[in-house]
Amino acid sequence: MSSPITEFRRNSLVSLVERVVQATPVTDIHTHLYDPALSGLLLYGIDDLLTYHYLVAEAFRVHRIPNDRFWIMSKTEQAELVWNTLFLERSPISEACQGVLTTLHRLGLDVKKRDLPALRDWFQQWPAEAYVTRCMELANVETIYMTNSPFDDAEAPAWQHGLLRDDRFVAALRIDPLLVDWPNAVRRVARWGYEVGEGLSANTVSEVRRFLTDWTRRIEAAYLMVSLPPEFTYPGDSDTAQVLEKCVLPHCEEHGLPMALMLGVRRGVNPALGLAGDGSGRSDLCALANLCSAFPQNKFLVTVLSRENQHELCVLARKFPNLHIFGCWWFTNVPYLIDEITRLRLELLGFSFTAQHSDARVLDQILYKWDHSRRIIARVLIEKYTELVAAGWEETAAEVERDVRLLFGGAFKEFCRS
Ligand code: RAT
Ligand code: ZN
Repeated sequence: MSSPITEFRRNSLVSLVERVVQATPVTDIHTHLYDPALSGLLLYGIDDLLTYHYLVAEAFRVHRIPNDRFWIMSKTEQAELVWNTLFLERSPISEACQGVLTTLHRLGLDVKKRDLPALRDWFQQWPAEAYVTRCMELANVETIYMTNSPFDDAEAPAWQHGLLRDDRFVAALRIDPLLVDWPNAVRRVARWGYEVGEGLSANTVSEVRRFLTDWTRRIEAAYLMVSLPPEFTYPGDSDTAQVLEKCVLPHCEEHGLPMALMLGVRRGVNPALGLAGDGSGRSDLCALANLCSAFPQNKFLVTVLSRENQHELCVLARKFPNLHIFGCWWFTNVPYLIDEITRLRLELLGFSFTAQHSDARVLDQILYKWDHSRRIIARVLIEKYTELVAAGWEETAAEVERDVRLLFGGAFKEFCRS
């Protein structure tokens, strides 16, 4: 029988866990941020914060501006529209709105003045490199994993010219077009000098692998990654299943790299909203089980977009050590679901998962994304450690530190090394 925990013991547990969760540096394993060496790509500042697509989607719900008129506005005008609609005409209650406030507050700005021009002025003073350091220190993030796509014309040429890299930023090779838009991707890959055709002949397979190898080496990718729709199945005759099986997974195995699968995104549900127009759906995780069992030498980093898939994903991770779960992705990155999902994962998997990634698209967002997640993760951990104490198990500070490190990137690194 468990005994009740004394108030003194509980208070010291609360302060220990809160302190450790704040003090433990994070490895942010999936973002859309860029090494400042990729100049011009790293977004930061108030206008980028306000035009984040999570907020644009919310603004369109209440502001009846035609979509095409919004998209031809300047970024400053778009930011003003979002600010007026979501911050001034109603209280900024949603997670994405609160995120802007937390970010500004953590930067020491006075949000209650509601003075957008003054906020804008403050951001002008920051050169990119110094601001990266400021934000990473404030958010206590030590490493940022990027999303790097050879199919992105804005970034690919820079990689080809060679870069003086910032070692706080790690590359991840994003290959969505190859897996979800094969006929178009193959034409582009052919234009870049690889002998590929639409049919997966032995020569095409080897040329796609040469393409992947070139990019893996060029950017020193830590893993490969793709987002897939709920309809994805494996095994199968689809281009996605075939290219994955014949080209991508053998490449990952040869280079000892994990494959990140982000499952359950429905692209372009409302294309007029641009990036804000994507939706989600429940995936058939039999496909994932089949992959984990058919490719035991491959490592899969997985996150799912649908709340309904979360439990099944945890059960699968108990079956397959080559499956590592990470983060509360996109529409699940809201306090209510982070709480539920973190609890579920701790209860089914202990510390063998990565609790969160930021998915930040704008540098300053790491402040709120990690601040909000840390708060919830601490709350859940306090509850769990309280149960251990009630069962007669006393945690030392070093043990709590070890556990939190695992959740904040340690388990991910062990998985990648395994
Ligand atoms: O979270 C997001 O910003 C989405 O738009 C996606 O980028 C998603 O995270 C992805 O990586 O596909
Ligand atoms: Zn993302």
